[in-house]
Amino acid sequence: MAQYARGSAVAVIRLRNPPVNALSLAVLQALEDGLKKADADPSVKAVMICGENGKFSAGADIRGFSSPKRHGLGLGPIVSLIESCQKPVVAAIEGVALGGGLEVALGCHYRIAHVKARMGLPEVTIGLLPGAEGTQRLPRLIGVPAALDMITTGKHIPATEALKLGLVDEIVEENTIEAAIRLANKVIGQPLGPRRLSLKPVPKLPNMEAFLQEAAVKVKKQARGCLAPELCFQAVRAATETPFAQGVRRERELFQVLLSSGQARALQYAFFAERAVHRWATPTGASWSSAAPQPVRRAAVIGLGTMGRGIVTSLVKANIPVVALEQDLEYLNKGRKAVMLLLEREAVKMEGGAQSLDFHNPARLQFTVDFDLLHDVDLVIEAVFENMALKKEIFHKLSKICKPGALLCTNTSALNIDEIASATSRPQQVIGTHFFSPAHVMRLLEIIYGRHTSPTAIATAMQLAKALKKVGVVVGNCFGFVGNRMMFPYVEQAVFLLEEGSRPEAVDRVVEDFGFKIGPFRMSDLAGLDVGWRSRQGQGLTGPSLPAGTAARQRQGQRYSPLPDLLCEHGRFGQKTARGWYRYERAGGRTATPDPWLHSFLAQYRDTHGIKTRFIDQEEILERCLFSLINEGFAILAEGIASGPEHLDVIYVNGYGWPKHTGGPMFYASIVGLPRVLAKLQKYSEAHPDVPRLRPNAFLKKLVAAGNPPLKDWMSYVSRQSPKL
Ligand code: HSC
Ligand code: NAD
Repeated sequence: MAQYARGSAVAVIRLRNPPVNALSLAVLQALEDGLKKADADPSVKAVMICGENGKFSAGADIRGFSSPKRHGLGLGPIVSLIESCQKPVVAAIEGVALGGGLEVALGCHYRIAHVKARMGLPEVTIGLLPGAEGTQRLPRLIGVPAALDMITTGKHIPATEALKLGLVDEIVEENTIEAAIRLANKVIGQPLGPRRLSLKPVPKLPNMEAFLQEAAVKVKKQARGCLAPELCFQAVRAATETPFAQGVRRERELFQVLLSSGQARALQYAFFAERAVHRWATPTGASWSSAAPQPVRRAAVIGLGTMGRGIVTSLVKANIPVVALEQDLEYLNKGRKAVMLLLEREAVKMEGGAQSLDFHNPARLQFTVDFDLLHDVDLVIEAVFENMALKKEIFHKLSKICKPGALLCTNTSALNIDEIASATSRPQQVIGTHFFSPAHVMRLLEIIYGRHTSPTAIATAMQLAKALKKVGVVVGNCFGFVGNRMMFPYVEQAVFLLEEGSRPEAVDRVVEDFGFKIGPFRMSDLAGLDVGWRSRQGQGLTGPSLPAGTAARQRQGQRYSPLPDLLCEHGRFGQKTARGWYRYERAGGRTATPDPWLHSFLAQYRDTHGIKTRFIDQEEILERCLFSLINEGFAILAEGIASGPEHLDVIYVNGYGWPKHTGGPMFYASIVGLPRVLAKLQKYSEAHPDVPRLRPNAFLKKLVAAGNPPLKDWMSYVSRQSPKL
């Protein structure tokens, strides 16, 4: 609710709804009552609106959008009511003023913010637009380019930037409430007309139309199929073309379109899913509520290759001192240069620059080849080659050198955590921390507990994710864990589609049109085809250890495609060699061009193996790639490897470029409808009986038989005895 108090001539309205003062129905009602009371009281000369507990407000209550009452919808008129108040109203912004919270502040006649406050209109990130007149007031206050940027990206800006933009009138370092009351007293009696944003014209640009056209193209490109940014753009455009009241009507219409769209539901699901995974639990009963993390005051990273350098950068950015270790001086120097380059680039992006990172200080970042320097670190992250023998050798060494409580983490992509832990004398402190490339950019941290991993170790890894500003997702131990395990069938289908008649660019286009940042073949070229090749050699699927006489397209009675192996044998490793599934302008180049060589290679391959080429339509491409991945997801849930579908969705959205506006693979399956997913898998499985990963998973079948329950109830159908844990 909102609390009304009157001290001197200034009435105080305090928004109160912990933890973030979301504008629920009750808060809105109390705000309206408070305003009316203040207006009616002749002894009140000004009003100050602030939030409880050092936070102004995080906006409308997001849960309310899916409730039948749809609270929040009454916010626009309340913002108008604030603005039309005959007494000056001052917003005292502490902590956050987001979404509807900032719209309330825009209705106020004056805004004063604490220097550490953040402001933004993040509605676009939950599939909506600022629907309480924010798309009409903000451009009038800070101009169209800045407003469009804030509204279409949803970014939060610090108070210092808000001051520069003119979004706030003043920033203070001390008590914001007192400063706001002082300001309110000062402006009593001053004319309010010039302070009412709805009465101001939108500042003109010499080339408004050209600017808007260019912006429209940019927004559409960045949106990749997501509706909200484009509708946000249209609402701001209305502000430039029509009077305020008409712009507000347009904003409401567009808001309703978004509110009833499936994308808003999916994005709001994704918002809460990301928060739900913080509350981790394991099948043995360990959980976030009872486990406490250990402090990480100093960390070490072993191996400064592709992953290690990003991990070091992430740690330094989080202000955690790091010891960075390599196998010899040559690799160390190479790694050091790469890390320094990354850190310099990051420092440029940060407020305070290089000084704030302090990475030239050896007490904060030390490079070495000497394992003994790891004796006093609190946590080690191993990121050496993906080789079990090497990892075990390193973990054995670590368990001898590191202090007793130190957490020993591995960045392996797929290897068995228990086997790695078996090389140590302290398996309870061994855990997988699977970063994604580039590690200083990607938000996901997959955290894998082994049979002996302690709850403290899990809690510490989760705490680390938070410190690194990443989203940690706790999962169980199996080959490929959750993310890569679900990726295997997807990539496998993509390659099978090539065998049957498709082309890399056709498959990629379908998947990218669906909203993925990058299709499976461009992704594979980016990551390097040699990585998977080495892994398949290790598994005896290809290479010298393959028994003579093995059929080219079969392994253990199942369909296998040697296509990726053949490309590697031709030295086509992807971007790094300028040739892979595509060709590139040079080694390391980024521009993928369809390659006639590959097309004729595929034709020859099909001839050699007597495969009849057929036309494969977009629906089949999409369904085989996505439904096989989803099918694996059901297997993971049934085995208890992840504690809920939200975990899989958060992993895919944050680590694999799955389009957030579809919620993630499991949410998407729930929207498509499990009976349809099952029917399609059955159809494809019958057409390809030698592909086990197309065979519908028993858990999926069970859910369909149970009447297609909503996603939130799926886990209640998992059999209690979990064979893997
Ligand atoms: C909006 O404002 C629409 C308006 O334009 C009005 C439209 C009117 C339409 C009229 C049309 C005719 N609601 O993130 P944390 C919960 S849309 C409900 O862990 P942090 C959150 O779920 C809104 N709950 O903390 C969590 O609880 P859980 C636009 C909200 O410190 C708890 O609070 N605003 C909530 O890392 C703590 O959150 C946004 O999109 C909300 N608005 O970050 C802001 N906000 O653990 C979204 C938070 O039980 N919020 N919760 O799940 C954020 O970005 C972050 O939560 C903060 C805090 C930065 C606020
Ligand atoms: P990389 O080949 O780029 O780097 C590995 C580094 O480890 C090399 O610099 C090497 O010199 C160093 N190293 C090897 N033996 C060492 C030793 N005994 N002591 C110290 N350093 C040693 O490999 P990468 O791509 O960074 O992968 C590292 C790990 O991360 C692997 O387990 C991999 O599976 C995993 N991973 C990779 C990616 C990716 O996209 N590359 C993503 C997630 C996880």
